[in-house]
Amino acid sequence: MHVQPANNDVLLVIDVQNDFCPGGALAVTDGDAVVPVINRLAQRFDHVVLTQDWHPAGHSSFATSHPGSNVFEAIDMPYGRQTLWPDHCVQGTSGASFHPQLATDRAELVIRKGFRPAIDSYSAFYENDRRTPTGLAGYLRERSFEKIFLVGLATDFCVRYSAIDARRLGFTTVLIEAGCRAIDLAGSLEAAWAEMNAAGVQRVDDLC
Ligand code: VGL
Ligand code: ZN
Repeated sequence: MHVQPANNDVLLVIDVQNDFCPGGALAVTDGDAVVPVINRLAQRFDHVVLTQDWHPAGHSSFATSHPGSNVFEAIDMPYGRQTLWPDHCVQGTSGASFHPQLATDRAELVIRKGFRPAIDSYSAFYENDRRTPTGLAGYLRERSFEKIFLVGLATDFCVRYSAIDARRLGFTTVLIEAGCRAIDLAGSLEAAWAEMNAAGVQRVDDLC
């Protein structure tokens, strides 16, 4: 499929941070491979928005905050099931910084998420209760953007939840696979594709 971004399309870059890259606390296999791809893609867009996973120390999504629990285990939280993660993307740490080679200068907005101690936020739009907004939908609507291209980390968590919410909010949503990498925890990638397909998320290999 040949896709050309129009001048009111947005490239939404999810969580390209050191902790999700090789050597990081929650490293995604090959996570840093998205950096040159995203830098190339970003040149094609008039509008680029970045998200940054941004947790306070001791965040409730960290296994270390739940004695007796293990990393990658799911527990019940007041808002639903929550996977427990290694401590990652702690506010102000180098792990929370964008990958040093990611071209960030042209970003018009950086939206931070996951800063409330008691709730995680995978999606760029809503926290994991699926109700508490980050403000991104209002921003995009006020600027009359209707179509979003998604890239970043990880395909099966933050990219997936962002894509589903984007569709729920009525945005045309295109995931660019070359700019994404997955964690793939217990079938999460297969589930992500099924859910995104059902929600009408379009999927392309790359932009030509
Ligand atoms: C993410 C797990 C925990 C992601 C963020 O960016 O996909 N995954 N926090
Ligand atoms: Zn996180």
